[in-house]
Amino acid sequence: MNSLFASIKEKVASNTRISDDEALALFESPDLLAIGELAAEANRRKNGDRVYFNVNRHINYTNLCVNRCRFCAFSKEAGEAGEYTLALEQIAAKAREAAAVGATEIHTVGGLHPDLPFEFYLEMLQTIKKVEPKLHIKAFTAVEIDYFSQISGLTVEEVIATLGEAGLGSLPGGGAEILGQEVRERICPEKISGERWLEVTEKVHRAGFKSNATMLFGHLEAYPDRVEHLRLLRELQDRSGGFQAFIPLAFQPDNTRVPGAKGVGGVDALKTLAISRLYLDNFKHIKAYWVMLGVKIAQTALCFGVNDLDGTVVEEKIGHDAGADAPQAMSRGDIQKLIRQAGRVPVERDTLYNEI
Ligand code: V47
Ligand code: SF4
Repeated sequence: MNSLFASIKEKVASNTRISDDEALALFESPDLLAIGELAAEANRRKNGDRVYFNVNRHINYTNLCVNRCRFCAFSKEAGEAGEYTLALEQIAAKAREAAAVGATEIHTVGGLHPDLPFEFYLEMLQTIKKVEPKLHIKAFTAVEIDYFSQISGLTVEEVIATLGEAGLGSLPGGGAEILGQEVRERICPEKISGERWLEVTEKVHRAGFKSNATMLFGHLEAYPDRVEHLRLLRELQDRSGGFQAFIPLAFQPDNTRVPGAKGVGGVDALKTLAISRLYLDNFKHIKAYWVMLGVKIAQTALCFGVNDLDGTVVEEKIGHDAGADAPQAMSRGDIQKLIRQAGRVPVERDTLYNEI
């Protein structure tokens, strides 16, 4: 065993942090199986054989967006063919469908709408809660929180508190993309900076809400950009402790405007998930999002440090508009089977990781 792997093996055994240089060396190593073995051991120590999943439903409430990130095939401009915004009654109908099949979470996804007032988003939360008060609503990223503050004239703290009163349960991890500013300006020049994403997320955590963190990988970024991204998240988690799960999102290139990007192969996807497990020692959950990874890679990831799968999903647009070939939905039974086939124990959870 070479000295890099021997040193990291010792660190995993003694719960010691790996360094940025070690993370970079792992990204540069071709030895996927050795990386996976270390990540699997790190995960076993934290989570044993158990793999969490949840029964959820996405509601994509609008695809209109003033940001128009270059990697996003979902967003549209006002007046463009295919633009839509759901009415509150349509949102209520989708929430009713979810409640009827025993979903515990509604995950809303949407663009930064040019005209809707802040009150619309409060009414959307209230509408879902009225359908079924027990549904946990995971909605709005730091990007939306910053936007709501701009359109409402409220401070970020006031926005978070007002959303909480209207029924917000926690926040998804989107909008992080690559936090380093140089890449960020090339892939999403209109989006809030990485620094602002971290600042708003820290306020969210200080207000008592949990959130996730994502990393969009496989476009223009290089390995050092991924390591910097992981470092910024690990540092914030040290300060706030508010992140639940880290979710690497494999870039889907179709219909996007990122020059030269080819998308993500299985080797890179597994390596990235495994290194995330090894580097992010202060994150309990590393989540495989099968929509972007594909079902078989998501399953294989369970042997590469992953302990969490999202979810039944039901209605997915961001990945599929960009060419994802995974199914739109998986049933509870599909997910349980997938986990058991990997030799692991499926555990249904709610959004806050209470077992069901
Ligand atoms: O921020 C956009 C990504 C994110 C593409 O927290 C793309 O549980 C791949 O954050 N290829 C939104 N990805 C989705 C998201 C998410 C998904 C599932 C679970 C959770 C969670 C969060 O989707 C965006 C962006 O990074 N995205 N376009 C694309 N072409
Ligand atoms: Fe808008 Fe989000 Fe798409 Fe960027 S990723 S264009 S912010 S919907």
